[in-house]
Amino acid sequence: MKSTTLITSLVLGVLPGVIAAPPGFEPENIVPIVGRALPDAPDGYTPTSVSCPASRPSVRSAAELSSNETDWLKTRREKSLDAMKDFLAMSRLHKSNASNLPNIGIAVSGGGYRALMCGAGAIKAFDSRTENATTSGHLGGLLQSATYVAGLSGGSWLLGSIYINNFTTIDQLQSGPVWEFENSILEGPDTGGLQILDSASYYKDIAEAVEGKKKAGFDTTITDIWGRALSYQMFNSSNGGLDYTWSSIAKTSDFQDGNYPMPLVVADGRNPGELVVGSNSTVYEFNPWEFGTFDPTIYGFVPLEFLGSRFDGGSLPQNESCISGYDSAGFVIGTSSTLFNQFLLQINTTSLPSFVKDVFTDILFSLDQSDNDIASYDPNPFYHYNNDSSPYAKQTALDVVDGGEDLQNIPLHPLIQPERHVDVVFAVDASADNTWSWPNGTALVATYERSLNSSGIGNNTAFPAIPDVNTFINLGLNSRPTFFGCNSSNMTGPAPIIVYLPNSPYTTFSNETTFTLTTDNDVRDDIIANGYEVATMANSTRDGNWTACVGCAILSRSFERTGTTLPDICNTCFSNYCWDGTLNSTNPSTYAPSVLIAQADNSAIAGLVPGMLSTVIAASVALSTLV
Ligand SMILES: *[C@@H]1O[C@H](CO)[C@@H](O)[C@H](O)[C@H]1NC(C)=O
Ligand SMILES: *[C@@H]1O[C@H](CO)[C@@H](O)[C@H](O)[C@H]1NC(C)=O
Ligand SMILES: *[C@@H]1O[C@H](CO)[C@@H](O)[C@H](O)[C@H]1NC(C)=O
Ligand SMILES: *[C@@H]1O[C@H](CO)[C@@H](O)[C@H](O)[C@H]1NC(C)=O
Ligand SMILES: *[C@@H]1O[C@H](CO)[C@@H](O)[C@H](O)[C@H]1NC(C)=O
Ligand SMILES: *[C@@H]1O[C@H](CO)[C@@H](O)[C@H](O)[C@H]1NC(C)=O
Ligand SMILES: *[C@@H]1O[C@H](CO)[C@@H](O)[C@H](O)[C@H]1NC(C)=O
Ligand SMILES: *[C@@H]1O[C@H](CO)[C@@H](O)[C@H](O)[C@H]1NC(C)=O
Ligand SMILES: *[C@@H]1O[C@H](CO)[C@@H](O)[C@H](O)[C@H]1NC(C)=O
Ligand SMILES: *[C@@H]1O[C@H](CO)[C@@H](O)[C@H](O)[C@H]1NC(C)=O
Ligand SMILES: *[C@@H]1O[C@H](CO)[C@@H](O)[C@H](O)[C@H]1NC(C)=O
Ligand SMILES: CC(=O)N[C@H]1CO[C@H](CO)[C@@H](O)[C@@H]1O
Repeated sequence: MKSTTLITSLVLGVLPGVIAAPPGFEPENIVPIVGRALPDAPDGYTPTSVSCPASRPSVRSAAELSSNETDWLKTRREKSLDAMKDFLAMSRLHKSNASNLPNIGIAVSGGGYRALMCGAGAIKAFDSRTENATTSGHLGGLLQSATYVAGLSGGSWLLGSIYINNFTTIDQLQSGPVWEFENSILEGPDTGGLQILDSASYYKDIAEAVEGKKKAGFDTTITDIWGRALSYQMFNSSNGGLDYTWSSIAKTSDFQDGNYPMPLVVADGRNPGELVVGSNSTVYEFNPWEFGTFDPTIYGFVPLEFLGSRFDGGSLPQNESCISGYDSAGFVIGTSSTLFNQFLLQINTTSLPSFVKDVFTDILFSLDQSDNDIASYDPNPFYHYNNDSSPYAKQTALDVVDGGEDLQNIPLHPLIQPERHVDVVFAVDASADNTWSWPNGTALVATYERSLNSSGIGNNTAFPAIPDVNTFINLGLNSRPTFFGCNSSNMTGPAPIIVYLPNSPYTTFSNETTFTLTTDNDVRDDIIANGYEVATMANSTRDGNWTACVGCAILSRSFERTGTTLPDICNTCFSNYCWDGTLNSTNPSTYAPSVLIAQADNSAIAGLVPGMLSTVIAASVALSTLV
């Protein structure tokens, strides 16, 4: 058989380089965090009028991807090709095949600091720059092969930490000074000085920034304060990245050169006149160029850099100026995580001196209390846009809330849009669904159910069938990786395979509660390490075929497109990991897993062999189908 020869030659010849890091990404080249996105806000946190570009900004229809994204994708595909070749040992694939390559998405759920840390562990595992991540049984290089990385709420804090800090590594974020979660966000960064003074000036700086926006005539809510506070923890501990905008990511040369995947932050829209965010709420995305939604309720995108300008009917009237600096990076991740701005109301539980509490209480209560739990996007960029069909067309302001409030706590929405042609999504789920803050599949169920409303909010966007949450627990689909949508004939349209990676305890209890305000650095590092184990199935010691199975998931749609018979190893993988439609909907007892691998005792996993050989076999067979 043709593939047998190929396997033999790969096993003999390419073995050491199976998933090697792309050039320039050697761990020893890691430098301290110096670079960031760009401090391009015209006046700090205050949105300010700037001169308009020659072609005035406008809202565009969501029927296609933006030309910015389409152009960038060409560059990114060339770049990710090398990484993917390494990842899949596709040494014979030629650059001309770039358009046939699979499109990989990564999605990181919400769930506060827990979600940030669990997600960080997965990203660390996927990153070829992480020490030892490209050795046998690991998954380093998946991040370098990916096209998109999406995050919401706590997951968006992770994205912000990585992207605003110049696509830094998780190792660097851990080694400081950025991720210092033992300092409560209520008290501000520990700058080594007198803590009383520090907290006071922390609040003073935050208050001044938000006051500036308000004085310039823009509506402000607690989310503005929340976003500013978050920035000190995620971006820069000295001035909290005051001048950094989300749109500046698109202006950095590394991003323009396609050196890393495109970040997508998800938030929800509260429907006009409704206080509850239901399953038919609008799902927004912030990508590096735009803010908007594919949902039929708006079906449009506005240039992110000019958010805050008074668009009307999709264009900016001649008498209106171009506003810039509204898309503060902190405001973007604060918007995605409005559920947590209630943290701020807990100021009285801290040991801060009372004058600090008083000052801060004044600031909080000077804001509109009825809008405590939202981010106000006023002016609404979609005012009078799609007048006939949009329930938001008459709203002068948009109420935007936490991306997980519609229960779709994994940011899949941007990744399942048919225009994006994503083949596989690695869905990292650290939702706190049950009593002990473990996930039970609720997030996937929500996205599936929304997709069934195909003539309404679902807008004919297909999604793999997902069982009920009891089945998740009874069949153990939430305690190990599970693939959904393996068989695309079981779907109403094109959709990616979902590789579900639920948070579970491998080496530590990674189920810190969602509203935990502080985490010691050693606990933080343990939870991140646990996330690494979840993604790699304990470096393939739990299943020696795991890296091969990841390869099979990545290439599955390509196999289908080319009408290729599945290689044997993929059949094994799919029978082990694909949900086959079986249900067991009886009420389960409470899911309360124990730690799988005791720290000092690896006997639970001893005896299993890491999957180098099978990875190579899978990759080579896959390769033979694409060349
Ligand atoms: C961002 O990181 C890249 C890759 O490590 C580096 O080449 C570049 O100089 C950095 N940018 C800045 C502004 O520091
Ligand atoms: C996005 O594309 C538009 C239209 O081609 C262009 O005017 C704009 O400058 C691009 N944005 C960025 C940040 O490159
Ligand atoms: C990487 O692997 C080497 C050799 O096995 C080991 O000495 C080192 O501690 C590992 N580093 C990490 C961060 O795991
Ligand atoms: C969302 O659903 C609720 C109840 O199911 C309904 O009352 C409301 O009108 C819907 N909103 C939109 C914008 O479709
Ligand atoms: C904190 O406590 C003081 C005194 O009881 C009270 O006036 C203030 O409203 C409280 N602040 C908040 C944010 O609840
Ligand atoms: C699953 O999670 C949801 C919340 O996300 C919860 O309401 C439900 O009780 C949970 N069910 C089980 C069986 O864990
Ligand atoms: C379904 O799940 C229940 C509860 O976990 C279990 O007791 C029962 O044996 C399962 N039924 C089947 C047919 O596997
Ligand atoms: C796909 O399979 C599931 C499970 O058997 C079933 O519930 C669902 O209706 C099927 N969907 C389609 C579109 O065939
Ligand atoms: C997996 O690899 C990571 C990073 O190299 C290491 O820290 C961890 O101890 C390994 N886990 C197991 C179960 O071998
Ligand atoms: C790994 O794959 C091989 C080849 O298909 C198979 O024989 C073996 O049983 C698989 N191992 C596991 C743990 O599934
Ligand atoms: C974590 O989950 C375990 C059961 O799996 C439970 O015993 C423990 O109390 C949970 N921890 C937290 C902080 O909820
Ligand atoms: C595939 C599909 O049905 N797309 C629709 C999504 O919603 C917009 C706005 O209503 C329609 O124009 C598309 O046809």
